[in-house]
Amino acid sequence: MAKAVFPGSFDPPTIGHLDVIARAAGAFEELIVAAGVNQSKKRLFSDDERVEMLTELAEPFPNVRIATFDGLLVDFCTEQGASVIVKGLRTAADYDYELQMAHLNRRMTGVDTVFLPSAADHSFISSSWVKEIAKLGGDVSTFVTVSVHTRLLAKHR
Ligand code: COD
Repeated sequence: MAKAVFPGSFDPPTIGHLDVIARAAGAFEELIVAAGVNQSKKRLFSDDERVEMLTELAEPFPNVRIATFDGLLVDFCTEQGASVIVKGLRTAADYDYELQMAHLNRRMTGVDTVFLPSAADHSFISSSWVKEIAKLGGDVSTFVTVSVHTRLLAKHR
């Protein structure tokens, strides 16, 4: 079985991310959950905070490792000896965006991408909306774990 990388901003990780981690952990020998930088998004949590949140989330899965990367995803995959990238798909918009990146990544180094459809009841959950709702005082407790929720509340106290 292959070694896979599940990359993302995870700013913060949601229960949608957790579901992808759980399913991919069952499908690959080793899964590296890699917190990277999306140049088009403004970040709320530091690298250390994202690693701490992901480490708590991945605690039940012995074959999952947490890492950070700040260059090209394909270079990180090569460094780690990973032959597969895992992505979650929620909507047609995700598909268009992710498919283009999958083609670019494959053209650059040959690394392939496997898509997992989001759970039906997670398809509307995104870190960006969670951040906005939390910032404006809304309740996001059903979209994230208790620990992530506590951290979000602390950011906006
Ligand atoms: N259910 C299921 N999947 C979900 C959910 C959900 N509710 N929410 C998000 N996901 C999936 C997303 O579709 C994505 O696959 C993954 O989880 C991560 O999502 P985010 O939002 O945390 O992370 P992104 O999309 O901002 O991460 C983008 C990367 C950091 C992976 C990307 O920008 C990247 O690869 N950057 C490195 C630089 C690089 O290589 N650039 C060239 C790319 S061709």
